[in-house]
Amino acid sequence: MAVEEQPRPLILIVDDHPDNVEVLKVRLEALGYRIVTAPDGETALRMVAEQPPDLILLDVMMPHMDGNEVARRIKADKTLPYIPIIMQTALDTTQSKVTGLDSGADDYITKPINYPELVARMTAALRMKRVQDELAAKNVQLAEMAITDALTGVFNRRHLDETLDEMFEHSMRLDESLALAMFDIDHFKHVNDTCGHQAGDMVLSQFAQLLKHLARDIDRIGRYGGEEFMVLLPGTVPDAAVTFANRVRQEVEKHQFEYHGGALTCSISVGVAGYKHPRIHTRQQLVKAADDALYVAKAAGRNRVIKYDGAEFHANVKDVDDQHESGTVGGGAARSG
Ligand code: GH3
Ligand code: MG
Ligand code: MG
Repeated sequence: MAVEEQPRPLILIVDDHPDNVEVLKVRLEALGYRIVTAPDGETALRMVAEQPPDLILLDVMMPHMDGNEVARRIKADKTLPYIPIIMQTALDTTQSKVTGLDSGADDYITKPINYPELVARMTAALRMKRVQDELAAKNVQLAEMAITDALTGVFNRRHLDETLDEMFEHSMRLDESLALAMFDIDHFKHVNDTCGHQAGDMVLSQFAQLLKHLARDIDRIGRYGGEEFMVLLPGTVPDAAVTFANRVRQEVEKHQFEYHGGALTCSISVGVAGYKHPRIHTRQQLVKAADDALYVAKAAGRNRVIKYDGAEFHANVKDVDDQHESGTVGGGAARSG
């Protein structure tokens, strides 16, 4: 296997005897390691927090804070990556080794130091460190994937629901506004039918990019279903959310959605609802209200934004209040094509 250009491992030597430190430093630097040193436990902890090294060579016998305590604190700190610790002990007794390992040390070496042995142990520890780092990176990646919609890169439905749950709770507790906008691409089936499913996929991901670009940092964007997207706007009153939705609608209208083999245009319809509203007490009711408004936007001719319970909403739906009280307006018909 080709040798990759990896940065040389950073080793922290912690020892209260300057002579010991100097000898170790010179020997290890000659082997290609980068070395930093600390004369006591407190300094070591501070340095580890500032820049976590790849490995620590830790003296056990030090005044104030001994090596065991330093190891315990480093291993207890969950914000730190995995850092292998090799204890250096002058006490070649079973008990001191056991204490060191119990404190969280990964290995130990007895003084006077046998350098070939030390290097072998360091190599093994650094190999373990690389494996642990790879696992940690993989875990971050998996956690990311678990909340992301693969096609568009925005939140998936499950994470959107969880986020809405938290935001709704928060808004109720602090008596703050929360707006929800439900976006649906108009006649999207037609895009698939005439330009192909792949073109449809590209429209979806480009639309998600547009939303990301136009939303604020604190807004949360997710794919709610096939060609339906939801944006959560904390601290926003419905009219401001309508303004935002109209800006998106206008951008979409003039956007050339590129796909393999051409470009196409399309439009969107949007339903907007907001907490606080006299008939919205749960997050489900908030979603339902935005969905009802979206349904009205579709029925009224598409390519428009409708606010739940607003003038245009009522102008386009008869007896909406009666029906809503029995919970039947819309009924998800907006998605039935
Ligand atoms: P309307 O204006 O009433 O919203 O009409 P529409 O055609 O957009 O709505 P309808 O619900 O009838 O069709 C939605 C289409 O979206 C049907 C489905 O095949 C398509 N779709 C859902 N998910 C995906 C996807 O991930 N990729 C692609 N390319 N199409 C999808
Ligand atoms: Mg649609
Ligand atoms: Mg739809």
